[in-house]
Amino acid sequence: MELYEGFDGIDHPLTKSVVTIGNFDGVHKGHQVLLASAVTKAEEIGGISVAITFEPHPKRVLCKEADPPPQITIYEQKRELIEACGIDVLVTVRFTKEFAAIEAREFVADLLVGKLGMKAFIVGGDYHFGRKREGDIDLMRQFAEEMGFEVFSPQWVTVGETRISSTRIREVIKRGDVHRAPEFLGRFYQVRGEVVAGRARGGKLLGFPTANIQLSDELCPATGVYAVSVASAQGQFEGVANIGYSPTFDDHEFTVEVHLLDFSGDLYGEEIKVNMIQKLRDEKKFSGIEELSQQIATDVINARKLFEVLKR
Ligand code: RBF
Ligand code: MG
Repeated sequence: MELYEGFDGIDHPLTKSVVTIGNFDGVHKGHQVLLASAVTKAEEIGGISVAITFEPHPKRVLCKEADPPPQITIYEQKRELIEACGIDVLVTVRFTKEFAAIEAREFVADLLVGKLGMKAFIVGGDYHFGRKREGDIDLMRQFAEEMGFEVFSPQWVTVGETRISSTRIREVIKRGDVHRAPEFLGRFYQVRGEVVAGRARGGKLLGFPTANIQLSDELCPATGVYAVSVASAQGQFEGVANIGYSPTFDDHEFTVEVHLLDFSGDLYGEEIKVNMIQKLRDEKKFSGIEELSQQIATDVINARKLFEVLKR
């Protein structure tokens, strides 16, 4: 996949492109349909598939005070997932005031048709574009006729009655219902981060050493104990994670920690990817170390049972 930072980063005009555009946070099943449609259409016309995405989230750039929604996928993961869909070119646009001020017609004529050589546009039903969101699908269809490209709007993906959306996925994750994420994402929900020094309490005191993760700027699931699978440079491991404040102790520090099963090495300084499989229980305040470590032993047994079931 070729990568361009903004339209200014495109030094030579592209030709015969099939374009899809969106924030694509989560690269969920709805996004995947748009991306796959672009890839298929590009193959049909012997052209290239182009995804345009915004990074950081437009709300982060435009209204710095407001609480922007936490990201389901950090940029790095979003890029990987878009590439995995088979997209040829990714244009990452920083949504500045200047960008937001571009008129709908100018955006389509100069950038999409002019710079990308757009022959087809693939879009979700509620898409708006251009200054003050003045453009919608109808206007895009008008431009299409005038400027000579096609517009396709694939059926949006639903789970039961629910239309898949990044907002809906955030709710599910925030509640800790990570086992439901695959319905929306087509994969487990993942958080990433560097393994940092912890309180050196897990191994010595409890008998369950943990890797403490410094989360990147992304959505963290509800506090609790989870079955997880971890990808690291040292390989793939199963594990049990604790997200929360370790209320058995007095420091009340928020941590995300993972105890890896059948692993005795050390991951300090490495970036690890933690796939959240299922919440096992809420975090609890125990009477002491003995009771807590007994419970963690039970968590490990329960997680192992779950991994066995998943492998069948
Ligand atoms: N700490 C708690 O105070 N209450 C818990 O319920 C709890 N559950 C945990 C479950 C697992 C699987 C793991 C790995 C840790 C858990 N912890 C819990 C955190 C534990 O206190 C922490 O790992 C050590 O204090 C080391 O920082
Ligand atoms: Mg994430």
